[in-house]
Amino acid sequence: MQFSNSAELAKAIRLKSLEMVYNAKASHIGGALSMADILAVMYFDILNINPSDPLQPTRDRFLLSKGHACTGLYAALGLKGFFPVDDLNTYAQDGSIFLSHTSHYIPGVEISAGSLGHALSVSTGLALAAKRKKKEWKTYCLISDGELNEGSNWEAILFSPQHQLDNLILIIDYNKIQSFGKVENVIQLEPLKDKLVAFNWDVFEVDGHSHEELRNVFANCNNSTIKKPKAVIAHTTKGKGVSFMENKLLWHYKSPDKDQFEQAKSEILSIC
Ligand SMILES: Cc1ncc(C[n+]2csc(CCOP(=O)(O)OP(=O)(O)O)c2C)c(N)n1
Ligand SMILES: [Mg+2]
Repeated sequence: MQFSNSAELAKAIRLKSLEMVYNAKASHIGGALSMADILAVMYFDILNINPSDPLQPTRDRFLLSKGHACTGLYAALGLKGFFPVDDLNTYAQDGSIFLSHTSHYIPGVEISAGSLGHALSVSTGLALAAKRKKKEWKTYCLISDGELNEGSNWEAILFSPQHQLDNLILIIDYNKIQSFGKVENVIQLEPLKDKLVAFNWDVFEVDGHSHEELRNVFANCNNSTIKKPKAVIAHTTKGKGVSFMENKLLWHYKSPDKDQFEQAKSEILSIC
């Protein structure tokens, strides 16, 4: 499918994710909507990838760690042409490869995820391998904020500057809600930027729904000559784009009923 800009792709990702969750009576639409703009900018503007050759050795690696929000990634990949977009109609059905947490059997998916806290460690290994082999490709890892409760992330955050992994870009979907409630009430992350800076990362903060800011920050990461791993703290809204889902813990779990589906669809369609 052809899109003329990342905003069109973001809208299509939101719609497809919503359809998948509704048809399968599945969960996690809130976290798919919060990262839709990040995915759209990555897949429209940033990643060096080839949908007809998903395993091309020179490709950039994009690892989604918050595998529960897989509908967003599946939608982005289908809409970019990694597989027929109609395949997504089998999402979460018996026998489908489109499992309800990301599966690497799907073309374009670098890592199976769902057990939180793993993809950043794998990303550090990929980035280190690229450095040792003198390869130009970058490794991008998108994690959630609640996921930062997992200690394995902090091991990777310690490890990366030690090895000067300036080819690693960590993106944090900072939507301020995790599965038990507000991040600040469960395990506080603040001052998040100061913590990452103290761990010797090059840290950027953006509005994770502004495509312009996202494009600029990834350009800055790629042009930077600072020999440090990069972290992009993307401030987002869980459920972004559907008024009654925004900032509501309920939509981490709930699947929309028919009326909610129709309303959500019309709201997404009306996004400029
Ligand atoms: C290791 C592990 N523990 C617990 C869970 C259950 N779980 C699923 S999603 C989630 C947290 C969701 O919040 P967040 O990580 O902030 O994701 P987002 O808000 O982006 O949806 C948890 C704890 C899991 N998937 N993996
Ligand atoms: Mg969250």
